[in-house]
Amino acid sequence: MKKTKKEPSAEPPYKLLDLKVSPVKKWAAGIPAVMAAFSDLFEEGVPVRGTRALFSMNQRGGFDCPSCAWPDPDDERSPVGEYCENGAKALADEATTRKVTAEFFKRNSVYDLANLTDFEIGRMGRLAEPMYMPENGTHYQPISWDDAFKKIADHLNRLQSPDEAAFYTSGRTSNEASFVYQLFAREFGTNNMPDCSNMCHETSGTALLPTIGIGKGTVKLDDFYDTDVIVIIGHNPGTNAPRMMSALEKGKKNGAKIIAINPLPEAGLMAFRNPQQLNGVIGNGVQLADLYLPVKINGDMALLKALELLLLDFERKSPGEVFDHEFINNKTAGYEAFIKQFEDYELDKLAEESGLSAADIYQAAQMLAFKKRIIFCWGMGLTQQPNGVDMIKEIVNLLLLKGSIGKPGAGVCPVRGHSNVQGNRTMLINEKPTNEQLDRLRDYYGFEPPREHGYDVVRAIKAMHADKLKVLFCMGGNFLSATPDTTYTAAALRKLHLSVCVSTKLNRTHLIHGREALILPTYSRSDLDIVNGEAQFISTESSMGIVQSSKGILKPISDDLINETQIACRMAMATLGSRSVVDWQRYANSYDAVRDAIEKCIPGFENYNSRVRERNGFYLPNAARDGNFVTAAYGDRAPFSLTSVPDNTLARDEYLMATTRTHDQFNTTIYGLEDRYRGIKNERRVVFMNQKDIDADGFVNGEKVDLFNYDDGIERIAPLFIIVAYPIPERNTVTYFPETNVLVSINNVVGESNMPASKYVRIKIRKHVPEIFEQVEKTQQRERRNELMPV
Ligand SMILES: Nc1nc2c(c(=O)[nH]1)N[C@H]1C(S)=C(S)[C@@H](COP(=O)(O)OP(=O)(O)OC[C@H]3O[C@@H](n4cnc5c(=O)[nH]c(N)nc54)[C@H](O)[C@@H]3O)O[C@H]1N2
Ligand SMILES: Nc1nc2c(c(=O)[nH]1)N[C@H]1C(S)=C(S)[C@@H](COP(=O)(O)OP(=O)(O)OC[C@H]3O[C@@H](n4cnc5c(=O)[nH]c(N)nc54)[C@H](O)[C@@H]3O)O[C@H]1N2
Ligand SMILES: [Mo]
Repeated sequence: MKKTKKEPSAEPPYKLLDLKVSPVKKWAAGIPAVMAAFSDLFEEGVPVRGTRALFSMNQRGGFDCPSCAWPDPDDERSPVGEYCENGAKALADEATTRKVTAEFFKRNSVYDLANLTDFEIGRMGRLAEPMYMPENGTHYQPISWDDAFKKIADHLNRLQSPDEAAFYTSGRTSNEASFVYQLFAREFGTNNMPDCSNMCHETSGTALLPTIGIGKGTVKLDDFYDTDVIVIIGHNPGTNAPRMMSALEKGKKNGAKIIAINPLPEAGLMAFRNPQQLNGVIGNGVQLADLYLPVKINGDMALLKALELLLLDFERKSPGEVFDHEFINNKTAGYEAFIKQFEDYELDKLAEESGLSAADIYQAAQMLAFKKRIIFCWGMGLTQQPNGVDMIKEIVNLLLLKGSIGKPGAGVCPVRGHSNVQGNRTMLINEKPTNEQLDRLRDYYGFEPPREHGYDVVRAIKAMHADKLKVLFCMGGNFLSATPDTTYTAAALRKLHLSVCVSTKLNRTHLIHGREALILPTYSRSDLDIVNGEAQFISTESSMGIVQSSKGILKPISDDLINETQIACRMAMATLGSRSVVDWQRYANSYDAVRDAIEKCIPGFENYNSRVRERNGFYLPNAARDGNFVTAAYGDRAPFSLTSVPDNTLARDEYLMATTRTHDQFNTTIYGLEDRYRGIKNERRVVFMNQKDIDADGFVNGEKVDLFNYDDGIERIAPLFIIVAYPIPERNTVTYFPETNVLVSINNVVGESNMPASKYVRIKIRKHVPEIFEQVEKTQQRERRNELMPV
């Protein structure tokens, strides 16, 4: 009998740990956050190295925190440290001195490594040398950098078309590395540049560009300090942008009111004890939300329409006091048609669909009615919904009624995720570049870039499955675990001829690879980056469009690491050779040279090299921020958009599931096993349910269950979860990502932006049975045999 090779598991092991549940916290940060920050540095064995770095993080002349994209204050910086607990964890994760060496890979096959949890995989340490997986291999083996680039070049040059390769980016890559990376992809001949934005804020850009003329936020930090109302919808700042809470605190102190809209009463929305101030350390801290609205999953559109309906009512009673007619007349288009739709809406019905009481919505409308300085912040709770683009357009509608975009203290604030995800896009990491952008590259370099749009993340996975993609190159990230439909995606990745990951830490994408695979280790943000004997700095763009320099200070753990810019340049030289018209060697040698090129090819970067050296960096131009809405279809006007309220009827045994982050993870990197604010310890395989549903469906709190999804007529199974009774709307559930990505169909996407709708998954919940594992195994085998191709 032919012995088949055992395939490594694409998912973390289905084993339970030791769940401890405590009450949901009512405030975020404070002393526990400070303790947690330092304890991670100690656990990684780097108290001195780590603490030194911590004090350089987000300081002038220091390095940009690798965690989220929240900007640094323009004015004073805290001498105690301009970082947060989760920034410290991100730092500890990369500052570790543990190493993953050739010896490590010799001892551990990919099959062995796949049996570890993601938490365990992450703790193995920093990748220390380039590694290669030969065809039919089980163990990675060392390879020289030259041979690695040759291997990549051979594969790329063998392709029938450049479009058989795709170049993925995760959002930590610097502006400089991003620019040369996309330049290579385009000179090579493809726009296949899927990136993490395709799973993150693509929805925001898709909604904002046609409505306000720019796919980015319009507010600055100062706007938070002097405003009337801040609405936080579908975002969890306490965990995912903790430094945002200092801005909220300052805004509150100056009189702002906060409305929080979220199915979960997240601690970071409720109250904040600022660990950098005495009253935060010993006092009660600051109450944040003045009004908390526990909306149902995807009930936000009904809520927004209900708010607009009430505002219209107030306006009719006090003409001119609620809406800004001068703004509407001079700056917008489509007001009449927009207003007309409200004849068809009724408050009670909308309230019911949102899951909120009409009285609560009325209170929110009153808070907004006579104010003009309003900021709307949002995150994945909206962008990962099937109608996310429409919901963000609806936020724009509401703000346009009030003239609340493009003036101080008002505007839109999509809270970006990765620390340089916004910069990546500005640097043309984009599968849908505009002709104007490509013309600039052509005019400067003299080659003709491809014009056809490339694959985004979801399309790239489908293309791999259909054998249309043969090479996947990943500049950072963890493609397998971040993407949806894990079994399907794993089968797709295994079909590749070559998969390449430029990484700092080991992750599951290294284990589920193409026929051949490469792991290329690189520097992280805090590492000292020495080129030609001189310490270099890179630059990044924050969520608010500020471009700043970042200079690492830690001695790299290995001499065998190469920075991402050099990796892109050397790949280009090896692949294109004399075909290229670009002086790659020059870019490999000098970030200044790359910045000079960026200045020539991307508007807004005039005098890049001198301005990036200024104290606070510089703001990129943002016409919408200045009140100018230059939209493609409406000239200098921002159009009102017509949207509809979705029908979220569920079958009797169906639930809606949103996948979220815990407090102890950065995307697919699991720092620890505590979701402190939500009171969950030592377990990730949990499903939050309303106690009424638990009772009604004959479950008990703490019971083991299996989760199922049936989109496209295919059974997807996430086995072995524990029910946790939680304050969450009925028929709604929350689980942690990436454990439940296996339930998200590749076809469950957001309209227009084509992002996975990971916060809107229809699931069924059944009591756990031991036989489920065999069933899972069978599904995985069928998937590998291509019998379960969703169309
Ligand atoms: N420490 C840490 N920081 C991070 C990250 C991390 O993993 N760890 N990730 C980074 C990245 S890449 C990103 S994109 C951001 C993500 O930051 P967030 O946008 O905060 O992402 P999530 O934690 O996925 O979920 C956000 C919130 O959406 C709510 N939600 C779910 N469904 C709905 C809904 O239908 N309506 C409403 N109104 N709310 C809903 C959830 O309850 C949750 O509170 O954070 C960045 N910062
Ligand atoms: N179900 C579900 N799925 C989701 C989400 C969700 O809310 N629910 N969120 C989505 C979102 S918002 C995002 S942004 C994506 C994230 O998707 P990705 O960006 O692909 O994933 P990360 O987990 O951030 O990537 C972690 C890996 O990046 C590497 N890395 C870290 N720092 C560096 C660096 O400086 N350079 C290089 N080259 N590599 C580095 C490390 O090896 C680490 O293992 O996931 C998405 N997936
Ligand atoms: Mo993200």
